[in-house]
Amino acid sequence: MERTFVMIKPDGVQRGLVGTIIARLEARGLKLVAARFEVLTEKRFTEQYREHLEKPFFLSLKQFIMGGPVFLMVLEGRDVVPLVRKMVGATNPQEAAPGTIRGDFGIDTGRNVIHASDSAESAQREIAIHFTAKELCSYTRVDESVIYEY
Ligand code: D4T
Repeated sequence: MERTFVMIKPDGVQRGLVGTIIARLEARGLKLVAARFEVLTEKRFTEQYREHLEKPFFLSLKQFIMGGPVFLMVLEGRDVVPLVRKMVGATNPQEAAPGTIRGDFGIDTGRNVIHASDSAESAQREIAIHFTAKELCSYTRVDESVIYEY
């Protein structure tokens, strides 16, 4: 089983989409192993988005992401990283397919509702930015035997 990091951004929180998004992820069969609701510190925002430090949108991204609370999650499942990226959809919601979270709930790139790790390496890095090992809960979902074929 793999783990991925997901963050519902301040626009998703403000628009009351937290429950809807978690419901989609849980209904898919993914297991919630950690969660926290908070305003990101500057340190953790910068670590999360370090690859965009030189980008023209970095400052507006920082103001937006740190401008309100976010909902952070770690999810577990088979091939969970690509699976959640598919559920999230393209970065620009205009290009995100209907049925994806961004395709159903977003319009602008700078207000694209949700973040999800784009590779196993990013997932490992991002989980470690936001959660300690102790905060990650290991347990078996009672329906795992009917979600997975083997
Ligand atoms: P995140 O990281 O939020 O899941 O988005 P993606 O992985 O899909 O896309 P990204 O890393 O290229 O962008 C990170 C973040 O910056 C915002 N953004 C991006 C923006 O405000 N303006 C832009 O032009 C771009 C490219 C949106 C997502």
